[in-house]
Amino acid sequence: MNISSDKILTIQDISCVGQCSLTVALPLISACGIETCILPSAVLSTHTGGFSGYTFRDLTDGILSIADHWEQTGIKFRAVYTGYLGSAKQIAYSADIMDRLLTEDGLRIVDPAMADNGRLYYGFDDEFVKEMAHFCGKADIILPNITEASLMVGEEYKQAGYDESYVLGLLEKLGALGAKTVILTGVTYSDDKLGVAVYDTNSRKLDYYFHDRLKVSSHGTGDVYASVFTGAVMRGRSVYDAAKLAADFTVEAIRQTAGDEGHWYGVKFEKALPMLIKEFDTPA
Ligand code: PXL
Repeated sequence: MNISSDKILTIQDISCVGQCSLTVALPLISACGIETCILPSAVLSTHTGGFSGYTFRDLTDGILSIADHWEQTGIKFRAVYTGYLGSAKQIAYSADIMDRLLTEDGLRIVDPAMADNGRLYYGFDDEFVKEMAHFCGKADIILPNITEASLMVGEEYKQAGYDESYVLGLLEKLGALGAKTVILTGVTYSDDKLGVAVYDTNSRKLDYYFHDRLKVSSHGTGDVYASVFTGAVMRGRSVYDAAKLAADFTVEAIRQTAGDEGHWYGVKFEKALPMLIKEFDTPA
């Protein structure tokens, strides 16, 4: 049976309520016109950022048998994109899946979703950071925020007030891990602008895209960003154009959410979806 490999796989948890991880990745990458297969690493009642008493059903034990079935069936993916992973074992399994199930020129996209605002998410420790740094070293494209980058390379976390030498230091050390392209999010050199650094570790070419800084901090925006970026790259956009579109989309989703105090747990990406439909309205 011949099965098209014109599809991608994303591995991350399902947080049933909370607008992050798979409940964000699946609709956003699909809206870019890309067939999106999923491998849920865990099921949580909500995400861990601000809720208490959430349930957590670990699905690690099922991961390799799912991969075995896909391999036996001849299923391959043009990209594997990982987000929140719950343990070092899940990182190892994701690396194995990339080795076994990617097409020859398939892309390894890793969002080391484990920290923000200077702190690790609940449940992670230094050992996990080390494993994630090693995993990022094998990736084609990584999308850390400043917190994740500083943790992975052992640099001090700086929220603001730094200059380009701090950012360059992070980028070069991330490159030394082995990653080919780094999209560093949450970069700021002024009070009113926030943006991303796009760094090619081979050529050492560094570009930025800045947008207006919004005065709200929102949950799940890293997942929104990485998902739109992945969809856009898979639709043939350059890394820079994908990074820019993902930033514009994320800003729009935050704008659509601002002012709704009951919606602190995520962003209303649904309201920004027309942007993607318009951008990718021709079939893949
Ligand atoms: O948005 C990242 C994320 C994904 N999944 C879970 C999380 C978080 C962040 O807190 O808790 C379960």
